[in-house]
Amino acid sequence: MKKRFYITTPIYYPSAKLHIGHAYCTVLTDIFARYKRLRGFECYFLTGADEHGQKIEKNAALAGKTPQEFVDGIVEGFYKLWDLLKISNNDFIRTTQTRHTEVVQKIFSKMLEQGDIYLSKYKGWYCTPCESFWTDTQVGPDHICPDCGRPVQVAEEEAYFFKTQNYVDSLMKFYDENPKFLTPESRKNEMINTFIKPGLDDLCVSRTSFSWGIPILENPKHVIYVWLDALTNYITALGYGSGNESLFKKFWEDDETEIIHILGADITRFHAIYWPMFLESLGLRKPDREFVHGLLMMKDSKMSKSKGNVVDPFPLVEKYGVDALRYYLAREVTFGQDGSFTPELFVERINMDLANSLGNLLNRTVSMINKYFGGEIPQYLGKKTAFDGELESLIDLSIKRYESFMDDLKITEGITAVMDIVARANKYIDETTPWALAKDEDKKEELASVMNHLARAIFVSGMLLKPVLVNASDLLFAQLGINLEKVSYDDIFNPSFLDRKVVNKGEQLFPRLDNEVEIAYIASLMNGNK
Ligand code: ME8
Repeated sequence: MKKRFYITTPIYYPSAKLHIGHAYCTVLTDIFARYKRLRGFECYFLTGADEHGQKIEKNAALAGKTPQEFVDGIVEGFYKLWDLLKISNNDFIRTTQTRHTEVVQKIFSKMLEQGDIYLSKYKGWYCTPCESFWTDTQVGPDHICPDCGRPVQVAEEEAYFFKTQNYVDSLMKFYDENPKFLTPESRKNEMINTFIKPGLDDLCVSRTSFSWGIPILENPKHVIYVWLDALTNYITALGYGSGNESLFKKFWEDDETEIIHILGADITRFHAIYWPMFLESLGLRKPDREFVHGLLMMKDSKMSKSKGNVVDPFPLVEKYGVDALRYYLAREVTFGQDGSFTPELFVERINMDLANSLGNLLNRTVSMINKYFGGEIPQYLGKKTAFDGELESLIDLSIKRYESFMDDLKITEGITAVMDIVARANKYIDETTPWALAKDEDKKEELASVMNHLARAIFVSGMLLKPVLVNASDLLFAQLGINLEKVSYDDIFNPSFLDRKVVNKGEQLFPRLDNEVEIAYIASLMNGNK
């Protein structure tokens, strides 16, 4: 395994407010970054805003603002949302910053000089909301944008092009030699069969029909068209081409860094085909992994700003807390597959997993330790009841499964492995019947062992969920009498870690939600009534 990580989200368009789909991608990426740091690895986490393009220029005009004023306002909202969701990014890149624009101009000049970019005329099917040109095959007989389903228009203009043919063979070789580059695996086949095999067109990298973009120095009536501008954020943010390349050397060039891009299925083509080509043209290393997550649907259709059917994460977090939303997103929507957000699923998931399973386990355990042992967690005595061994093995196995899932970005599966511990511990209470043991003086040791095992199961679960439950894990530790400054990941392997700690019964971590009331409330948020 490599010794450090560079992980990125897409840089989102500040064409409108962010919705829960953007929160999904950023939260899941944050969980991975926090997980790696929890395990002691250095992890540099980048997110940002992709601020140029025709759509932003149009929306700014509609709002009566300059494009810069317009994006400044919206990006404020990005900062607030990431703050609210406790996103632990190390940097936030905006493509209007000079650290980016100046380097993109240099990148363009280099590619032009090398003959990878040439001037020509573009005629094609253009989807304005998606800012994408498409081929005849892609728009089909109905001339519909394959991404958003809206009609496309024929467009023609003078434009610069990136010569993809220079790099197709080496891209195919790169795919062959790096089977883990693109996951899920099905995405690679989609790239090859849908885009590469039918014959890849050269990529249009400049526009003259709008001006909100980075001007091309050699021909300033052109601005750099959005994907060459956008994708290069991943290296300009590290200082590539800026004169101060220390971060770039460490997190991109050094082989000991694993470079991971997280992105949604809607932008796979740009990341998996053109980005490796751009990097090769610049003589730079390619990322180790691109992980494509699925899209959240709203009822039956894809949620998107252009369709106006969005869920705003702010009121959800205000009402239910950051941990509830983070948990829902990571647990309910399998990372890598499509999923959905519905009020029913949200309330059910929080009640089932957080209130009933984890919250109840903690409450019952702390109450019993108070009642039977005056609040002190009994020492670890080895395996004293017929069920201790089984619980211990399940904990050990679940930790291993969790680590291997999380290392492989299978975040939902990682969380499920932790919830297996919680479920097993709840069952262990029913099996060992501590209330019966407490009635028998001869069973005092067994009762002590049960309390120790339960406390450990909760502690291990709290630690493994720490990347997800950024507040609740610490509250849970505090209830177990753990000093937050003196606890580390490796303590989960020490069965005696909790010996003699004094529990503190605190507030319920996750109060049970009233199904009817909360479902109606969330539905009203989604209908824009709140
Ligand atoms: O495409 N469900 O920006 P964007 C889950 N600027 N995730 C979703 C989602 C949904 N319904 N909708 C959006 C852009 N996302 C470019 C990216 S990167 C160099 C440039 C997430 O604001 C998902 O990660 O349209 C998707 O890929 C991304 O937001 C697109 O954000």
